[in-house]
Amino acid sequence: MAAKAARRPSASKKPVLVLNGPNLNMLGKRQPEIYGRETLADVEKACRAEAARLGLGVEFAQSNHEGVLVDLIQAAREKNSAIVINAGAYTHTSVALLDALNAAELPAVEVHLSNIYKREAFRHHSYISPAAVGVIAGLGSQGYLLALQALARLLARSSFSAILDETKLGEIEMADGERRIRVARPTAASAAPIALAPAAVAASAAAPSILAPAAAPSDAAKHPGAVKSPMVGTVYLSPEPGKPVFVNVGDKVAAGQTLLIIEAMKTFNPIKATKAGTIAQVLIENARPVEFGEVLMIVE
Ligand code: CA2
Repeated sequence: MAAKAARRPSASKKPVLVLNGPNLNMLGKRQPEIYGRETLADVEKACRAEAARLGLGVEFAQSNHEGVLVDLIQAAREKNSAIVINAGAYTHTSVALLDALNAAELPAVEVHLSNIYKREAFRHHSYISPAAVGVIAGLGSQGYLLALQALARLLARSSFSAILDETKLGEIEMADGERRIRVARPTAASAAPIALAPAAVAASAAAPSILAPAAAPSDAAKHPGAVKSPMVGTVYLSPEPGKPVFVNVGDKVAAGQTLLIIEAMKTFNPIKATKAGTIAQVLIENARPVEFGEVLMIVE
C-alpha cells in the first residue's frame, strides 16, 4: 500500500527549543569584534522567521545559570521536538549539560557564533558535542538558522518513518514548490528492496506542506487487480531499450513476476505482480512519468 498524502507529522508540532547559555544576553552590546552587532533579540527574530518558513514552532530561552539550563533541557524532553543549543562557556565545562542532553533523547544541534577552533585552546573541546547530531561554529547567527533547517529535515524524515510504520504505507512524499522529501520502504509490490530515495530538498525552500490526498480514484483505481505506482518516477516497460516488454495484455503472470520498472532518483525499482492472473490492461506508456498511486496495469 502506498500513498502520496499524509497528515502533518505530529512530532514537529512540538516546538524546537533554541537555548542560549551564559552571557549570550550580552550579544550586540559588548565585544562586537568577536560576536557581531546583532542582539539576542535579533537572533530570536531571525529564528522565528526561519522556523515559520520551515513550518516549525520555536521557543527561545536564555539563562546564565547552569542548573536553569539543565531544567530547561529536562523539560524539553516532553515539551519540545528538538534543541538548538549555544551553551556559551558551559560548552567547555559542563558534564551536567551533556547528561541532560543525553537524557532528553532529542535531536540537538550545537551552535557557536564564533569559530571556537580559531580561538583559545580551552574552547576547542566541547563536553556537549557527543550529545549533538551536529555542530555549527563560526557562521555567526546564521548558524542558528542552519541548525533549524537541519532539524526541520530530520524531524520530517523521522515523522514520516513513524507514519510508514503506523500505516503500513509504502511511501510518503511531501512537496511544496521545488522542495520535496520522499520516504519509501520496500512494498509488497516490489520484492527487490526499493532503495530509500534520498530526500531532495531545494535550497530555496518555502514552508513545507503535506500534499493533499490524491484525486478521487478513477474506475481503474477501484479495480481489485489495479497495480498502482508506489512512487513518483519514470516507467520502463522493458528491461532495456530495444528489448521486449516485460508483459503484454493477455499474458498470464505469476505472483512476484516483474511487470515493469519505475526509475526514481536513479534507482530502478521492479514493480511485481502481487498475485497471479492475466494482464487485462496496460495503462501507461514506456518512458512516461508516473505519479504516486497512478494505476499502471490491471491484473485479473
Ligand atoms: O561562539 C560562541 O557562540 C560561544 O558559545 C560564545 C561563548 C564562548 O564562551 C564560547 O566559547 C563560544 C561566550 C558567549 C558570550 O557572549 C558575549 C557576547 C557579547 C559580549 C560578551 C559576551
